[in-house]
Amino acid sequence: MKIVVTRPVAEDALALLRPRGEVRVGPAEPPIPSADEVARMIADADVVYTLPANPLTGDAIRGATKLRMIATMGTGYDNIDVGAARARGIPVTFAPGILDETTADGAFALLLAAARRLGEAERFLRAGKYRGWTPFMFTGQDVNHAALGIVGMGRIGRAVARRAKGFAMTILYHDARRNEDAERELDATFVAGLDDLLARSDFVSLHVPLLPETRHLMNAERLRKMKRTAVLINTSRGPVVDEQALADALREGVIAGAGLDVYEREPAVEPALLALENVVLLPHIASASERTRTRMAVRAAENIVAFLDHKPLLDPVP
Ligand code: 8YV
Repeated sequence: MKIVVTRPVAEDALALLRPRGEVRVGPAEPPIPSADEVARMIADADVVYTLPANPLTGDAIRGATKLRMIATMGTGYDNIDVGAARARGIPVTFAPGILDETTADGAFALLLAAARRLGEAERFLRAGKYRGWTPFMFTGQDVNHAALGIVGMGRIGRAVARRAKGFAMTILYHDARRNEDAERELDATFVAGLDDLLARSDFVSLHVPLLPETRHLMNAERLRKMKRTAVLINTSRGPVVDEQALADALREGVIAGAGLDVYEREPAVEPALLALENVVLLPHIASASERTRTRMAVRAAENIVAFLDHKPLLDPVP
């Protein structure tokens, strides 16, 4: 039994797998293995344990002739060609639910940082430029009592809304489906049209999965629907935002700011964004707490153990 883990993960997870076969762990250091490298790594695998950063293409899946199961430690599984796996009857599991609260903490931290220009202010101080207090130094947007527009009221969107409530924010949301339970809990208002939500929100936070219909959901036209004072936060998936259009919007003052944790061509970041001060840029760390990353890693391993024991999978991809 060959279990290929594409990158080193928490030791607690590897400890569950080691008694079950030969566990081969991919390289620790960046750069992240390319799609072709992953394909070579998994060519003789029975089970693949992967992460959102590692693309598992249809070719890689078809090329791994012995492959029987795929587990990812992500809640997003857009890196896996699930159709290609299904075509071969290979089950795929993911790790939903575990990161919701931690990711919401990360999203809210990003929102606060972008609203209050924390990255910019810290760079200023570290550069030795703080020579005295002035009344309008780094004044930003108020988060308290502002309107938050949540795009995607799933588990993470809802956890972000809970935090927003503590800041006395007005909570608006847009989703393909109404979430009446969340409306009751959070006094959240469903806004049927995305453009309408964008026009009414001071902050827009994206919590949708990457699907053909969400790719470039925030394009130039949609960015223009936002308020000029508004801030866009993305902790979902990079391609949900047209990065070039966002850079243009930030540079031209179409919107006031942004906070990004994810990128269209991760780990590459649109150079035009790097040149701007009014965007906070993080390296995909919204879910990065020790506890959450360990629990996600263990959950993926538990899915593999369930598969090997012929038990029902804990988290099959729907
Ligand atoms: C992490 C994520 O960045 O779960 C996801 O889909 O994007 C994040 O939680 C990490 O890749 C966890 O494996």
